[in-house]
Amino acid sequence: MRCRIVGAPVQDGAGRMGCEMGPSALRTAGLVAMLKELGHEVEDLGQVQRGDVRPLVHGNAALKALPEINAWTVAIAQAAYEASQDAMPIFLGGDHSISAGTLSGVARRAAEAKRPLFVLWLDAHPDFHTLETTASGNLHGVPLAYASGRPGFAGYFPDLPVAVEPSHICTLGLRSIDPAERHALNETGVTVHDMRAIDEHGIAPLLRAFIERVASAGGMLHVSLDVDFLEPSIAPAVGTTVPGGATFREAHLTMEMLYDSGLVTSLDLVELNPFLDERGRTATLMVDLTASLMGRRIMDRPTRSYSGSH
Ligand code: 4U7
Ligand code: MN
Ligand code: MN
Ligand code: MN
Repeated sequence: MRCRIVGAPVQDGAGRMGCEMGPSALRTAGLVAMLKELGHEVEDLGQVQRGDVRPLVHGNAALKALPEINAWTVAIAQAAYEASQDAMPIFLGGDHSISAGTLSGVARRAAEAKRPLFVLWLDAHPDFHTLETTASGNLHGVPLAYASGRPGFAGYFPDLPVAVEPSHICTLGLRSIDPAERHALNETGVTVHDMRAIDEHGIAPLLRAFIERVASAGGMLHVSLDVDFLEPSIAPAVGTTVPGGATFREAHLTMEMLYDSGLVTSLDLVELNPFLDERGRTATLMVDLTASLMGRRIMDRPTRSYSGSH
């Protein structure tokens, strides 16, 4: 597989500083060497440069850094579109606001390839606020709403070339959902597998059902991995910890099953705040999870065949 690494050092979307250092920490933890060891061809495109900031005023006075995130989204969407030509882009955040741009860019790429785009959102939060409903005003809480075409972004975020179909989105690991988000998730038909569902059923059957859907539709699959998907005791380097997250093995199993599916076409690694890390352990865990997604396995296994032809 040919991989393209794209750094997106954004921190203005999070409530505290530090995510700007995320791409450096992931590179320092050995991301590129790991991918090469697994036999992939790797091109590191360096860091996305933010474009010019223009003033933007919105009625929600809580919104933070709207002009900056708008400018980042323009630049990241273009970088994502370019990096996804004949390669698998791996986007290094940066806070989760980068996914407004990465999803916009890969959705445009999928539309050109005439293939449906599916999204697996691995997170404690759905990030499904509009600019009106966010109370914190932190724009890392809105990217999935923007990319799926929820209203209210026009004139404040760049026009979306193609929206992701809400029924093609599966969230996994949720355990902190604001009332406005819960309402919107129900209304739009996004699949929600919260931590309660994972406890009851186990992660494998939930994920397998989604993978089967992507396969039978001949879809492309974007995976967005927020550090806070993970249980905070194993992944402390994140500003928005919520107890009761995915365990070490649940997270690796998710990645291993995704590798076996052969369906993943792009990846976000987001919300790593190296300032909060303990001797690089969270950065290292994120790189190890990426290794499982890219083919590192405990024992050889026959590749599972899913119902689709892709
Ligand atoms: B992340 C929150 F209120 N919903 O809007 C908000 F709980 O990218 C959290 O998933 C957003 O880390 C978390 O601020 C964004 C809060
Ligand atoms: Mn998130
Ligand atoms: Mn989160
Ligand atoms: Mn977070």
